[in-house]
Amino acid sequence: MHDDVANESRFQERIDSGEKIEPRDWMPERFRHQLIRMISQHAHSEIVGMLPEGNWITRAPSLRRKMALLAKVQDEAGHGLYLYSAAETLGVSREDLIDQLLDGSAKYSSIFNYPTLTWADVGVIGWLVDGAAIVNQTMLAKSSYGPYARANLRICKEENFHKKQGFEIVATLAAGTTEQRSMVQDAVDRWWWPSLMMFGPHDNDSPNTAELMRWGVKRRSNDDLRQHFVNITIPQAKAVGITIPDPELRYNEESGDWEFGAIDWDEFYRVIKGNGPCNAERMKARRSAHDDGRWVREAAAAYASRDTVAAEE
Ligand code: BYC
Repeated sequence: MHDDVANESRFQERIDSGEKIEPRDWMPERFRHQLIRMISQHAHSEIVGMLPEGNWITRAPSLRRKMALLAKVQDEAGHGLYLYSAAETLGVSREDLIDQLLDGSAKYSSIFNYPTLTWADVGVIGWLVDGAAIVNQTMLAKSSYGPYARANLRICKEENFHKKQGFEIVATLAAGTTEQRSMVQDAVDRWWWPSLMMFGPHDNDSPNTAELMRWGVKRRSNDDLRQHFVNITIPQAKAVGITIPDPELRYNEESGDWEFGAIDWDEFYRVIKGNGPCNAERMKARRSAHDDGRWVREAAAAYASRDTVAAEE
């Protein structure tokens, strides 16, 4: 008991002095548990996040667009792999984490439960969804847990390319025909509010934020990051003539913030409880991809055990 108290205060001192916690270091069980929850949710989001955009690979309007989208969706798979590996350093198996996704007990980001109705959605996802993810993950790249911080550093570099390819699609459509302009505006109208929800509930309604900030896992709160995202995104929308679907949006000269209207939290909780527009479809697609990939996992495991047997002989 005495040891635990001493360990815990040493642990907090290390965090407060900006040291990274590494896999073999002592850590409170609750810290381990919170990181597994958060990193695995993040990994699942990357993998499920491949689905809405993956739907458009065969329908991309040119070879150049197809190559960029293909590379982006493939990058998301890579992000999932870095993150599952980071979670495994905490003593949990990848198989167990995947089972939790497939049986519905683990969450993934609310944003991927919305449909991609037109090509403009691909641009808007890159611009807004990857844009929001970069804001969040730039902060997580400074997280106190070493493997998670390093995974996010690498992810952010790739997400910057994703955001640029999305914004370029948006800018091209926004400068196009009347039909193209209304298609991209319609996509922004549908994705704007769900993008703000990506940052999670308001700080006062967020059960995990205070603890995660005390441990340096999160360095900034949900509301703080959401405001930063709005502040950097409004000038980008203005630059290409896109209207943000919020009549209450106002610039506050004193604070330098773009103040925005109320978020529909009923919708947010409905989506994270599994009742969003595409939750069932996404889980069905993930389960069938998992079943289809069974032979690959079995072949890889058989190949690996053959090497072990050969090494022992
Ligand atoms: N969606 O106490 P709170 C990408 C849950 S993928 C679903 O504030 P916390 C990309 C939360 O889990 C980027 N659930 O939680 C990929 C908690 O429930 P549990 C994904 C949400 O952890 C492909 C409860 O609500 N990024 O970029 O302090 C293509 C209370 O919330 C959401 C990450 O996953 C949500 N939006 O903060 C394109 C980043 N928000 O678990 C792009 C890593 C909240 O207690 N995660 N919940 O049952 C985080 O930064 C934080 O976990 C969150 C939530 C900000 C999401």
